[in-house]
Amino acid sequence: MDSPMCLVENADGELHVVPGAIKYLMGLNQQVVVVAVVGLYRTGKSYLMNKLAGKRQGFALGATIQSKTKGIWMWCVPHPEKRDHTLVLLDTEGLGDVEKGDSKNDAWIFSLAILLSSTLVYNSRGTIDNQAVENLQYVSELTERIKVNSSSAASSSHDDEEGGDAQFVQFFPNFVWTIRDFTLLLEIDGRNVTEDEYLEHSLELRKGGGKKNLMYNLPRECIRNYFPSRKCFVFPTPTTPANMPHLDSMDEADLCGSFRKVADTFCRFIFQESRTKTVKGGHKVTGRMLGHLVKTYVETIAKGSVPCLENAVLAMAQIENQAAVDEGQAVYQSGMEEVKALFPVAMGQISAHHLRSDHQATQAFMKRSFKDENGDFLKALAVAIAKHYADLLIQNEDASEKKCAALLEKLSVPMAQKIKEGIYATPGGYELYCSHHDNMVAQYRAEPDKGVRAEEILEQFLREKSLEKNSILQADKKLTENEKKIHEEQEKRALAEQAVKMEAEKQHQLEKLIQERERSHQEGICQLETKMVQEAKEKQHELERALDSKLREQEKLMAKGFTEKEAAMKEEIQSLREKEEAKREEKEEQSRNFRAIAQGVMESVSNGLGHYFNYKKAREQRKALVFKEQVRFNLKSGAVGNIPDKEGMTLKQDKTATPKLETGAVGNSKDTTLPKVNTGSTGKSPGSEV
Ligand SMILES: Nc1nc2c(ncn2[C@@H]2O[C@H](COP(=O)(O)OP(=O)(O)OP(=O)(O)O)[C@@H](O)[C@H]2O)c(=O)[nH]1
Ligand SMILES: [Mg+2]
Repeated sequence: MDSPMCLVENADGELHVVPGAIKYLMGLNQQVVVVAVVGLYRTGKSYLMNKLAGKRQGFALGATIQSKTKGIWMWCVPHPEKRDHTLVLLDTEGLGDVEKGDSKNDAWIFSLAILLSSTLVYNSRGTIDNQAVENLQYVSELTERIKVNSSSAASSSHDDEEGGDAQFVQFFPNFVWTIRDFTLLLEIDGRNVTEDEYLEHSLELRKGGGKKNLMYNLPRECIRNYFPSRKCFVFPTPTTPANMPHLDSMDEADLCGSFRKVADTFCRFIFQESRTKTVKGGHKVTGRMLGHLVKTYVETIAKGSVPCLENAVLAMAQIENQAAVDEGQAVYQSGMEEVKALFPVAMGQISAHHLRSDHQATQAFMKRSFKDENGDFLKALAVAIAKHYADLLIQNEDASEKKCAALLEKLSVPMAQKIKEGIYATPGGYELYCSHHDNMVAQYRAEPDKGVRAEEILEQFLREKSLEKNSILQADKKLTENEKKIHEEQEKRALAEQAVKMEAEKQHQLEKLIQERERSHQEGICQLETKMVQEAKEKQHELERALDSKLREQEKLMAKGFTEKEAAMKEEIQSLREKEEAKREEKEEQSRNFRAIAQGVMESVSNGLGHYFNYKKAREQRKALVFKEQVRFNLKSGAVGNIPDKEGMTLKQDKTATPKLETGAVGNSKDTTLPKVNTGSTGKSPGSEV
């Protein structure tokens, strides 16, 4: 992104997202570190953000006393340290502009900056006096502007289990206070202090009750309680007052050395310490997800409602998970294109492609999805993949049938000609017929890449031909009745052998499907487990960060003798610890849960493949019907035994020697019961379902 763009427009006191900026974010797949700057107007915020972008110009500065930045502006730049991250800089409209005089609007900008960032920079000028802290009044109103859970009331001030500001610390950004034009010495009671100690000193609480003390303590307590970490930078003036209006055109080298030094330290700190933006649950946010968040939050505010962290995450999870299903499906489909172009292929080949593509698709899904707690989206993907696979299996079978039938048709042309010419209608014709027939079958077998139905189509062909063969046998005057009987028996045996081959072929395919399902089930469990462990870790991390921050606060309160406050803090810590414990127990529960999800996915796969089995079943039924009809027809027309004699009577030849099987899809079949399979070599009893 060459220059910043407006992300949220603020016109007539109303906030709107800028579609172009959202579109930009939606196209950003990298995870993001989001740094937002807030603070009073005309305090050098935009200038500081330009420093973070490493540019002299970018966010527009104004040299006059009138406020410059309106709404929220965004600049996405490559992260200088985390190569696979994008640094999103959010420059916000200055707060407290007297000309605007709309503090509610200011408060929403402030809340949005908190909701969207992983590091919040609060920028002010001069010193951290009481005025400066009071200018941060918006922080005390955050319970009215941000809900954590959908069940908690917006204005709830009590920190109940389910909501309230005690939870803010888990989800809020880190807090950095930048003080500009700091001219004092960093000294407290004659002792040199660091910038952070100065900040801590300024945020110290006053003892005792009374409204005055309560008011004094409120914003300080909010800062201390809501943000997981605090940091302070004090900047001297960057140049002389005369040069100040031209700051953005000044060379870095012409700036005051001490300013440059602080600015460098500040930038380094931001680059190194700012975390990847996460949402409730600790899930890392990509540019695209940030786009969803901005939209959800701004639209909620525009509707007059209070943005809710939980709802925003749920809404985003729905959109992202559906997109993850689509992405997984696309990965699968493109993974299968290569093998599709080769149809017909052997079962092993299509199966290997399926397993690989299935794995890749699930991986792509897992990478993008989150909070798919019941596995509904994973199941949707499994069903979509199974259906696509079922279609491909059917296409592959049809291609095999087509190729085999065409081959047999071609190979049987010379024999058909000979029948026409009456070559086999002579004594000894049967022997000649058999020899040609065997030769033709051998040629068929020698042909490679016939696909998954080679034996089945041959079996069908041979069964058809047996009528013709028998006619020739019966008409052969060279053979005795006894010899004919022996040949009939031989033919029966040969047909039975072919039927066994056909069954073996079918069995092999079903076994492959069982193996596939077992393998992808195991892999699915593995991927699901990894994902759940990762999500649990993210949640744990979120809690730990909150706990750490509370423990640090407790220590400080204890040191200063705030026994009452410390007791309240203890309760919060206890509640966080309990949550941590609950999370641990949840993990065990989850492990049970994910097995149930995996089982559900497996069932979905079976259902998805159902239409393939329905198709097969219907095809078998049609085939049986066609064959029955044909036998009836042949018997009726007397084809059997109606053989031409030597004098040239034509043999009544069956024109449908290789019957065409209809292969149209079985659209209406509701029966999704999968066939029982004798797993044979696997040692399982007949009846294992696919
Ligand atoms: N004194 C002083 N002036 C500064 C500093 N940094 C920037 N400026 C100047 O202050 C003016 C306002 O700077 P901006 O960065 O536009 O301030 P802003 O806080 O973004 O202002 P709004 O967008 O109006 O809220 C410009 O003329 C800057 O050159 C600083 O550290 N000290
Ligand atoms: Mg500005």
